[in-house]
Amino acid sequence: MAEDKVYPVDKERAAHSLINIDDYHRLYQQSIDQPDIFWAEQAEKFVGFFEPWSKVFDGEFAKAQVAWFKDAKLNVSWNCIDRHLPQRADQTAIIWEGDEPDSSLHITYRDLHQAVCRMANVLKARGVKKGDRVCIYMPMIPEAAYAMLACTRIGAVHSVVFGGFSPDAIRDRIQDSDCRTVITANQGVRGGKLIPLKHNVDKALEQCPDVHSVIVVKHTEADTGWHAERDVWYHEAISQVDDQCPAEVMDAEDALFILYTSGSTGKPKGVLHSTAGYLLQAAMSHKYIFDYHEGEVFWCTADVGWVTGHSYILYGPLCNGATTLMFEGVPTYPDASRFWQVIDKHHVNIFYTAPTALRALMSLGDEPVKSSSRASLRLLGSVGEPINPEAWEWYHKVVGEERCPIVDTWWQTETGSTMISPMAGVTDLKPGSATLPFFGVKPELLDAHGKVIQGAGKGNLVITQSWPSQIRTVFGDHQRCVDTYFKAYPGYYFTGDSARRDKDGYYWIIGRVDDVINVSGHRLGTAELESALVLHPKVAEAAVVGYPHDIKGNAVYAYVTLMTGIKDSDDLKKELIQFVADEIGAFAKPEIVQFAPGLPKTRSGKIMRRILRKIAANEIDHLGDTTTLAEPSVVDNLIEHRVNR
Ligand code: 6R9
Repeated sequence: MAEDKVYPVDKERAAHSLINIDDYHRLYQQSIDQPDIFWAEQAEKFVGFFEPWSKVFDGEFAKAQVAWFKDAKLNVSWNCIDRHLPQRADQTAIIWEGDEPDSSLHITYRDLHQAVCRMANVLKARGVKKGDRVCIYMPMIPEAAYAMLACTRIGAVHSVVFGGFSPDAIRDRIQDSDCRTVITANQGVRGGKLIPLKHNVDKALEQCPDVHSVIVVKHTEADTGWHAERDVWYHEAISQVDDQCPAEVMDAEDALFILYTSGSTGKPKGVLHSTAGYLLQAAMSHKYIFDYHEGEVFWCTADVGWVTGHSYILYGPLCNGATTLMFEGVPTYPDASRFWQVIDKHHVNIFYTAPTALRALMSLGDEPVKSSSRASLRLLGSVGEPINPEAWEWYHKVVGEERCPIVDTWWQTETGSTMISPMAGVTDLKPGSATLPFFGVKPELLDAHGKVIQGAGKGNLVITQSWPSQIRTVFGDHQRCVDTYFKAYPGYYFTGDSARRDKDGYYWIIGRVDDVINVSGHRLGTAELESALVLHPKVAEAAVVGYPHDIKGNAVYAYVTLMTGIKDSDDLKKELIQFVADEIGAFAKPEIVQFAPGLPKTRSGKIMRRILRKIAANEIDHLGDTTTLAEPSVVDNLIEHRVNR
């Protein structure tokens, strides 16, 4: 059994860790039993406040009404930059590694201060005020970090939209949170390919008449469409403003950012995080989980368009005065040794990536890894989806040469920061297990009747008490926040994941139990994919499920019923796949489309996804009860025409 395999903490390393396992247990217990005392101490350690709080925690968890560090005043960009200037103005804050291996930059905390102040002044000059929402649709370039920090500096709420999203997806997100300002670049570059970001924004804005300003970074030499009354070049705008901009005094509970994420129903939700609690927990988890030591280079390979990029490229590391690496490219360009070359080039000490990248690289053999030294590496991390024990072992043996612990960090956009994870040099590891809860996090497993499972067992993963970086609301729809996360099991936050707990209390995340598919660590809602497919004029109905995929973890299998009289063909399959890419983004493309004359439905008309999942996974011997189907024969047809992979 995988769970019997234990990699104990290296004794020598443990001696240099920030804390040891006894400290962990003691502090953990305090964090659960006396959260006010625990979090007050941590807040004083990790965050600078302009004014103190009147109360550490206030509110009602079950109603998703929580406030942390009530009445305290602070500013996130001040914490991430200004606070460090007396000691580390000349220290590198951000190492930027471009798509091409010969392009990189070192940005010091002093440089960062200037760049963020200028960007903040540009926003102000365009009329952006505290509380206004700003959409950021950027490649992985330093200006993306400047833009995010500039928003926090003036109290504007950023909504970063991943650069892989389509114009329609951008439009929906801009409209939902009523952004009037967009920050983008003319083009992005990834793996040698150009991405027409400004062009996508222009298309999106055809249906967003309220957007008055688009700030455009000139990242490549390419021309772009231009709307003189609306668009400004970033390089021109910053030359006209001052490089000093006071940090706005923000309340602990003021909105910090919105980040859209897919759920089981309807349109993506704008997850809203607030200021103090989010910053504290991002910084604190970065320090403890990665055992971050002064002067180390930390590299999180996520995109800033996802929550991992927010918390562990930007806010956690910078709040701790760390050196954080930002990479524009992809793991396989110019070749499959790129990650490891970058580690050598910049002497990376801590490397944090996703299982899907590891599996893809693992399939290319050990040679590209072994062509690098990786001598600087001290610690490895994993995030985004369950890491299978094979990938874990490869990461440990080949990449880390058995000397680097791996922290498998489980968390979500909604949780803001890591919830279940080993701490490097503290926790004994088991390949494939996210191990133990972080400070202040009290998970439980619930059975099918909603009863708490004691000891070892398997069930739906819930969290039982508030933590500082928890989601505050779904932008513009608090009821949706309550319904999505706090309704299934009253009194608990429901994660949407199921998990197993072993005899040692270690957690093993199994995966989503709702209609969310985790493809290469990206969350896709089946509802979103189905709505995209049925927009196509030839599609009558669509049902989408996930199935296990060697590299992506899960992939999308779409069953499509065509309009009467439309003939199916391979070309039409390709057209539908491209259609989804245009509607949502290329990362959402179905791997498989199967034309289905009918879909399995109950007599009340509900699609039985359970059956579709089994067919997609080729588990046709275990279809379960099909007697409630309105037309059992449709299943035979689906099995007969199943697409073999
Ligand atoms: C941080 C992030 C959240 C979903 C989550 C779960 C899956 C994330 C994981 C993991 C197993 C891990 N997930 N980390 N599953 N082990 N270490 O990825 O946020 O994009 O919101 O996705 O990802 O299913 O519910 P987000």
